[in-house]
Amino acid sequence: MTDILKQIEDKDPGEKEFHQAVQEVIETVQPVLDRNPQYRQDAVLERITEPERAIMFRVPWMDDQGQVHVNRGFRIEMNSAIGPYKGGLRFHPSVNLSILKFLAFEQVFKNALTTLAMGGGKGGSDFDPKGKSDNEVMRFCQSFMSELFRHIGPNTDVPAGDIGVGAREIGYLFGMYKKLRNEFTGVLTGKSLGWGGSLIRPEATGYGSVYFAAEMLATQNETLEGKTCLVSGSGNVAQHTLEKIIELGGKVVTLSDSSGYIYDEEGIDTDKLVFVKRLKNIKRGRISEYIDKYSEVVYTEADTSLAYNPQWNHKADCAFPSATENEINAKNAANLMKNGVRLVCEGANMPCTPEAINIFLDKKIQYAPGKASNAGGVAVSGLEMAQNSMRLSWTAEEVDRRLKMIMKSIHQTCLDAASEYGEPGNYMAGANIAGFTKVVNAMLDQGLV
Ligand code: NDP
Ligand code: 2IT
Repeated sequence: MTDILKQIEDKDPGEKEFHQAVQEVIETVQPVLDRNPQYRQDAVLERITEPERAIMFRVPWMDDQGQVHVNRGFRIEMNSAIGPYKGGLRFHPSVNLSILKFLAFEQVFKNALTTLAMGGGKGGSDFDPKGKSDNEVMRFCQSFMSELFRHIGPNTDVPAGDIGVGAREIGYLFGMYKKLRNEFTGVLTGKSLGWGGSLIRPEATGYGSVYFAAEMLATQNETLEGKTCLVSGSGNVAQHTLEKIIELGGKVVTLSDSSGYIYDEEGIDTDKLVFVKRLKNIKRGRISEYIDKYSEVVYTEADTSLAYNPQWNHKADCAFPSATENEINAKNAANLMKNGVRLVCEGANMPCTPEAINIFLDKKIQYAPGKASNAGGVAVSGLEMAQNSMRLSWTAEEVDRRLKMIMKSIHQTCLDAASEYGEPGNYMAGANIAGFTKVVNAMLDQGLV
């Protein structure tokens, strides 16, 4: 283990997800440090792994019965070397400092890869929106923003959505920010279309992930046409990944949520996707309800006592993990290999464990790390900021064209950096090296701040 990683682990021993994300980057950027000896003198690793600011606050709110609850709110402002802090808010009971520091750390490199001027941040709360009424969610968002507003701003820190934070939550958060500041600005992205949102922002992460996969396949003269794909999750990223795969002629046979997964051997087509969108986004139901309509489909309940997740044990060509961190462990990775999967494209952040990634790299299959392949979401957030600044909006075709161009550029940047450092085809090494180099050089240009 490198000294710096040991120092980080000793300083905050409980933060295992953060350590996992840091370890991957530190290991892959060693050749960059060897080539640039002043980086060590300037302690760039020590600086880049320490948040510029970490804010933690109490969020009291009242449920519909008059009972008061208290949740914890966070915003990690990780790095502002290349632009205002930018990154989503996650509302999920698992949220803690470690998870948000890992997400903020990943976001710094991801945002650097997009070619847009955005630093990295992440925030959220251990609040669980599941089962809450709209009014309860609104009261929570208002309380959360009544503290967060003093730390953010369109040129300072621009939050967006992530797990558990979609258009509804962004609306309530924006309303409260506007009231407290008495100004209408692009302080959040993922806004609704009628009041400053960008076309294609809801679709961007999933579409971008599939564009990235298509670029990877193109290096082998292949396409998604006729490929069978496993997709996990059934939220924002999963739905739009599925939508784009269908459009490009692929077949998706799985979707999941935290309760279980469906296996639809025939493929989830456009009509079924409409059903899933209604089920998840309007009814806020469970993926198990898919079989109430499509009875020939197999639903398997999640079983955490198993060493592997059967969702990853089906014949397929490609896998798009799009739910949450560490959903593919070594056993799942081995099952993917056994079932013929030759491309893994991360829609979620850090969905594959280090052991799983090692299996992909050893077997030389195509593996895209989330900080490259899921960057389409934040990239279109950057385009939303640009449109807000200009006070005009681009057409869907225009935003989609730019998204495609950005994903193509990220893909090429990863390949170029990987080749330059003797790791041809290693997208993980390429993404880390390219993102790291850009951010570190900006930090050094700006002196010791
Ligand atoms: P949503 O809240 O829309 O959907 C999340 C999906 O993942 C749901 O199906 C949810 O199931 C499932 N899920 C969440 N947590 C767990 C868990 N602990 N175990 C099993 N399943 C879980 O979120 P998004 O689709 O926006 O986010 C999915 C992933 O993509 C996350 O890793 C996020 O960080 C990443 N991402 C999102 C971007 C965006 O623009 N939204 C951009 C880049 C990355 P359930 O309903 O049961 O909780
Ligand atoms: O992980 C991510 O990149 C996001 N949740 C999107 C962040 C954003 O600012 O759009």
